Amino acid sequence: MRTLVFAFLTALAAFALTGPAVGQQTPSPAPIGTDAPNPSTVVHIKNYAYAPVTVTIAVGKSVAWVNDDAVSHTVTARDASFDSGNLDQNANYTHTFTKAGTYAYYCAYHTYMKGTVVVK
Ligand SMILES: [Cu+2]
Repeated sequence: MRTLVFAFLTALAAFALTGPAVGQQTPSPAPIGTDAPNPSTVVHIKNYAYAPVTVTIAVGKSVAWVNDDAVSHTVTARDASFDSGNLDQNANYTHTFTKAGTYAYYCAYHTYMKGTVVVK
């Protein structure tokens, strides 16, 4: 019984120690894109536009898009290599780019909304 209590307290102490450390590594307000490998860049979708319109990343990095608008949008690649599907307000979508190139994308609902990801 004493061993069990000790193990429990040890686990509790480990949790208390690692908790704040993990928080310090991610200073951004929301854990956007942190589930994807090598999150690098966040693009906000706001006022029917992607901001920033063009982002440049390294091969293997990912881009997270967050819909700040009250209306739904999508992040749809011209070459169909990625597609977020419907993104409601505050929804996010992350894509990892494994090949160099210039990827143009648009919103399937508002086709005048355009953005570009340059992967080097
Ligand atoms: Cu849209």
